[in-house]
Amino acid sequence: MTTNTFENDIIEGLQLSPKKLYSKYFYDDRGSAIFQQIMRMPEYYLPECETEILQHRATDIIGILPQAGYDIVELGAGDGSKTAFFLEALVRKKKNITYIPLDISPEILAVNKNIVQQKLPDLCIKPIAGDYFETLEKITSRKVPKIILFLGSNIGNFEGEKALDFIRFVKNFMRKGDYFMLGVDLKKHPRTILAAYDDPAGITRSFNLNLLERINRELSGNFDTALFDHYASYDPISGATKSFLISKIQQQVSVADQIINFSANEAIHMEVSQKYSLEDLDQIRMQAGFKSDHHFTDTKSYFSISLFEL
Ligand code: AVJ
Repeated sequence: MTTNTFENDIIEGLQLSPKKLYSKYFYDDRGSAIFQQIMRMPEYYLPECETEILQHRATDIIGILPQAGYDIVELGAGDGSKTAFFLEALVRKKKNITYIPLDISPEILAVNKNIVQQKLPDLCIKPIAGDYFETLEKITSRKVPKIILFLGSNIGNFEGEKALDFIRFVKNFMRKGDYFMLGVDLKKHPRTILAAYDDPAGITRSFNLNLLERINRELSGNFDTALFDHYASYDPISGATKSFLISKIQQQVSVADQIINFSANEAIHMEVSQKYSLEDLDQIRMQAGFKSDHHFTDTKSYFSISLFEL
């Protein structure tokens, strides 16, 4: 089923004008490994800033939470290593918590449980594997107030109105007094942002080209990655950071028995990594129908952990 959806999305996207591939398909095993390298790049400031906030502002964040206990539900939890800083502070402040990491991958959830359990042996952890819809459905029966975490600037991958749609979708699974806690990359000097998405070592380039290689591997494609350039752009007004692959020459590629034509310099739109100002976030919070928000930023004001209270 997954393969089918993958094939359909890829073929459909390559037949669009302009051509488009979905960044959610970046993360096969190789793509996930390249993303780990991205997170260690000096230019990719996001993880360091977010960790700084989760480590050093956790007490301030917890200070705004009125209840004695919460379910901490994490969307796309991954390995949980950054979240552990926040969980540790919650435990230290004697909040009565259950950590519920949600992820599509049961393997990563096993890693997550190990890492978090190691650091916090007494914490109750209830991982749930599945897509957002099925996993969020499962937590609605729990009566404890909750904080839903969506970290790592993953919200940035939603294009335009889709970010607001997603926040409204998550809100459907929340009750009054619950919090949505987002890790968001902020608007800043355009060159700082561009450097994070166009590193001189070419790691981001490989990250994008890996999707073409994945198509070759899984859909018997014949992309020649040497014939594509990586190009990143940032619009300081809208905050949209976009990644493209540019066909260097006029060429034909075949994917799953379909012929795809490229003209010279034709672009494939690969990814959006939206950047927000705190004002943009207030606007979204209001449009989504949340009562109030709190923003916690790092010392450089590059990144925000924003809490929306329902
Ligand atoms: C995982 C979506 C937060 O957009 O910054 C990193 C992915 N793309 N470098 C981001 C990514 C290129 C990343 N997110």
